[in-house]
Amino acid sequence: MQSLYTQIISNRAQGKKCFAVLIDPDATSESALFETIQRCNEAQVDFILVGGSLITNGYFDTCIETIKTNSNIPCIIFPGNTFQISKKADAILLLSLISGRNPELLIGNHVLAAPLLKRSQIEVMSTGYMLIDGGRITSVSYMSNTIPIPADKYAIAASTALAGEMLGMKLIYMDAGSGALSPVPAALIKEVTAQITVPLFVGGGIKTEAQALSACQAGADVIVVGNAVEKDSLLIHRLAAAVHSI
Ligand code: 1GP
Repeated sequence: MQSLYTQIISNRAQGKKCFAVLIDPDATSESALFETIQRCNEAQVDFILVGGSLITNGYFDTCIETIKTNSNIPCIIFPGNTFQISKKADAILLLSLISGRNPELLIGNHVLAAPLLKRSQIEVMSTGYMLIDGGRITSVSYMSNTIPIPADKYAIAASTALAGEMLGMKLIYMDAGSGALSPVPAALIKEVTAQITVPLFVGGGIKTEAQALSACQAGADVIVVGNAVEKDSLLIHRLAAAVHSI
């Protein structure tokens, strides 16, 4: 079977944009989870991401199991910390927080997680994870104890992404943080895309079809939305249709 990374690369080569729904196990009830999965299936969402900055309900593994039982959409862990590992998922974004200078999130946690990941046999996609200022302090900037890159500092963002790719990271993920007031600006996405050849995930604060389209047109390959679809699961259809229209 083709790896998910190969699929992402081949989508990128064909100019096909992907839409991913982020499920935070802490922010969903069992009934809401079923509804979200159903909407994702109907809308032919490309990936379901699972993770959160802090999970207090011990529901992580069950949440992934429920997704896998009720959907064929690939389920990718977007880990907020080393506790968020499950062999039930299809893959994990092994995030190195390259926009920050917190050694634990650049390499420390990865050392702890590596043997577990090897045993789990899930696909590991090394990801240069970059926080971009989205107008407010988000859980991820607080929990990671790092300062996001200012949204108008294009050269810093582009050089950071380029360094990530040169270090061998297979993906870049630019995140304004969950619930950001403003998503990553299209102009910044353009500058970053001009520098890198690896696929680009963009998320944080995307609430409308226009915002998703503008991020895709600027060069994002995968659009990730969490908060907005938690509030209105019907938005999944509209966002998926917008992203897939390109
Ligand atoms: C956050 O990129 C994700 O890490 C999604 O953000 O919840 O604001 O959509 P939202």
